[in-house]
Amino acid sequence: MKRYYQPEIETMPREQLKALQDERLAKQVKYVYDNNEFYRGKMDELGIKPEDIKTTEDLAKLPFTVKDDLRDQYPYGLMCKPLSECVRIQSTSGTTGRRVVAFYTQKDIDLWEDCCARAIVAAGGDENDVCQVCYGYGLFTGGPGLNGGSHRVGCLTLPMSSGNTQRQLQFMTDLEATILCCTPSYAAYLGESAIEAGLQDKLKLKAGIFGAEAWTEEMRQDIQNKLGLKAYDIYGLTELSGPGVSFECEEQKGMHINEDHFIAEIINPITGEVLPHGEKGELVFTSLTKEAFPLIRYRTRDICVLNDTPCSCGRTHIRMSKPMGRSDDMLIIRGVNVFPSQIETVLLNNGMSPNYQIIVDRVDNTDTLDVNVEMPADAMSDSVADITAKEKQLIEALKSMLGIKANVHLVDAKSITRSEGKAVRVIDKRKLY
Ligand code: DLL
Repeated sequence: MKRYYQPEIETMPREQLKALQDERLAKQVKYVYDNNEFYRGKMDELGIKPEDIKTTEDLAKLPFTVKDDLRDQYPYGLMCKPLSECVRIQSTSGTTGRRVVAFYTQKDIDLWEDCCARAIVAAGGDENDVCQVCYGYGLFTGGPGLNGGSHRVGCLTLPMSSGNTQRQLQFMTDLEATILCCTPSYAAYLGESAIEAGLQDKLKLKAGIFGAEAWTEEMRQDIQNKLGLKAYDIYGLTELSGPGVSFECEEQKGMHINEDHFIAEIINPITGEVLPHGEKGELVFTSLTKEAFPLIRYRTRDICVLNDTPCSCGRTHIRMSKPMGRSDDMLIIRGVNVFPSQIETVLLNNGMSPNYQIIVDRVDNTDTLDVNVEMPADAMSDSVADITAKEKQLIEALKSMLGIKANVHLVDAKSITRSEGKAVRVIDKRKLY
């Protein structure tokens, strides 16, 4: 079994990797300055010339780029190549404001697919595997990215896209899929459906590559148990290419960032100050090799921690923690910061199913927090006393995690809509903006 897809890069000594980053950063900044009016304008405003950026230590001199810049410059304002050299667009699934559209040259796609191939090999994939890709295909990057990576590794690729769960299970069992790629919420649903259909024994899955939305360690356990596989996290965002910006290895302790293509920084989201590795803050990325749509110091809004301690897998690239939430989807309820992932942890630790919904509202000027959660089928009870006791236990557990009271409602199995892509966990009915 192969251990790395590109061993010379993935295990490159840190010193050499730093030199590569320095060289690529200086080149990327000059390229962007020479080819894009928006970036040139921002640098000129601050009196920064491309020659001022020689090494990664100079990065903090450069201005941040934010999602609003991408929206304001829609559709072509951040491009650095003529359209004639671009071969593809992908777009975010954004629900508010204008969509963000990212452009790719063929080289951009090749490098992106390499990154996804690294993730598949890290999950134990090789040419003998059957890789079922149930991320959405189309404008969403999940399907096209993992599909390309799977081809590069030489897996037999099942380009299923999302949805049609019965057909997914049929192909999964008939063609003996060994690797599953989809969102964690869909993986949980596939697991639940496989158990119901009595197919658990027929599954040959060994690894799952799950990302595109926040999921907890408890959710990982749940999926691993249901599908009998090892679940690997994968992270990415459309603006930077798509999945494969970082990925987990067999250690399952954080995702290695593809540092030959992206430099990661953590900043204080309020002040913009760069924080040392190990501290929690907002993740910021600078691309190093992109041609059509490079990004300089792009604020992801994802909150996480970087870890530069060596990893036993032999990869030298630093790791990022699972995003703990987004600085823009953190809920502020009665003045307290609440991340949906904290609620998920409590629910799963207390034996609940991963099917839940968080509803926030404002009644008589006071925020309310309600959590609807399905009881797992084997814990269903007809006794009102049992249900009330369980709800009470969850209310207590949530209070001690969050510091505020949530109303918990145990609801019937299957009453919460299942997701085939990114799950909608939070419904905020407050009209705050
Ligand atoms: O979700 C790309 C992707 C596809 C990643 C398939 C992994 C697998 P966007 O739709 O642009 O791109 O959304 C990007 O999703 O800023 C995070 O907030 C969130 N996200 C992505 N991966 C993870 C993850 C794709 N592993 C946004 N854990 C990012 C938590 C994630 N959140």
